[in-house]
Amino acid sequence: TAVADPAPTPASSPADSDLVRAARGLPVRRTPVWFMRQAGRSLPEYRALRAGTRMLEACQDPDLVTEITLQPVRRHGVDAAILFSDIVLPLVVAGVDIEIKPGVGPVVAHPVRTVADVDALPPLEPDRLAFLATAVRRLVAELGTTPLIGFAGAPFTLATYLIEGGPSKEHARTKAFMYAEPQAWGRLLDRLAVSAATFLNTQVDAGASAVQLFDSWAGVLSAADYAERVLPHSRAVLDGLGDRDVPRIHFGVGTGELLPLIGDAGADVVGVDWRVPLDEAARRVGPHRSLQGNLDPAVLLADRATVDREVRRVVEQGRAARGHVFNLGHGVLPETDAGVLTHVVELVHELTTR
Ligand code: 1CP
Repeated sequence: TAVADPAPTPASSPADSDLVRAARGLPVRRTPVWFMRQAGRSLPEYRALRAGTRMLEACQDPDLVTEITLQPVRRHGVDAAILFSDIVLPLVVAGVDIEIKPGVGPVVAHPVRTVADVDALPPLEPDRLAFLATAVRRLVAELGTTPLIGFAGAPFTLATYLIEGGPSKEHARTKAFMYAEPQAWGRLLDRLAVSAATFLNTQVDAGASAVQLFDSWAGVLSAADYAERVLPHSRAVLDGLGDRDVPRIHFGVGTGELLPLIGDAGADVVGVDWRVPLDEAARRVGPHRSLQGNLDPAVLLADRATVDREVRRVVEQGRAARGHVFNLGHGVLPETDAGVLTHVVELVHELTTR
């Protein structure tokens, strides 16, 4: 005789949340949703709170980090918080002279251009991350059953900022250094992997329920170069979590050709941008990993009918994956109307509630 499914019970803890369950490929109550860059300039309350405080100062102030991280959770009802911080923060805390310039991004005072520059990079002392542990503990206490995602920048993407000196498109200097100085390249990425692991482990030890490793710019590499010169270092970051039992999300932009390798680096969830539909991405990563993504952030600037159609398409294509965490294919664009983000959360929930 058929037995009716029991009505889903609410999550008892962040570890039992739909985000963590989808990441592990377990049944969910409904598809979890969060947005990369959900904190930040799309929110007037963020602009008000940040006024007069420099980005990298804000990231080291536990009161501001807590409040800014909670803002999008309160406003949109997303299924996860992501720590308000930045991928360059571990370098800044270690003593590297970096500034985040408004409208530009991270700018490095003395770019890494020689083997000696690599060897002169200061290590990250874990005890300088006390502010981070404080912020995470406070957040976890405030969030209840909503999971907090901790994150770090992957070695390759951090290397692009250090070598280029700031944001860049082609990352030509970075690749030139990778080809010309393979040993120094390996040492640089080793060091970046160690500090990224320290940064992640601090967050998990303070209570973060999942982690995301951002290798935003890895998509500029061929699969062969990625596999040989980058993947082992990203794997070192994720392996550095040891037996900390939290799902690992691994994301980059333009990584269609790299998706299986992004998974192989040690991900439970592969983040996908808008270029590859999720059903095709599911074929590429195989049956043992979940997917996160992949609505084009620009769609949120279109009319409501287009937004709804594209959200439905992503939800449908996401059904091909072992588990699906709904997200954008990259960060929220600053000009996005916050109300549209709230609507997307409601629509995904409505479409997927069992
Ligand atoms: O003045 C400001 O408001 C600064 C804008 C800003 C913000 C809000 C920057 C500068 N970083 C952040 C926060 C941030 N950065 C978060 C917060 C959590 C959330 O998602 O809500 C996260 C996860 C990041 C991570 C980050 N920083 C990445 C990886 C994610 C991605 O977008 O690919 C990267 C590449 C950075 C570097 C960076 N920091 C800031 C900017 C504008 C950039 C990108 C610059 C570039 O295009 O190269």
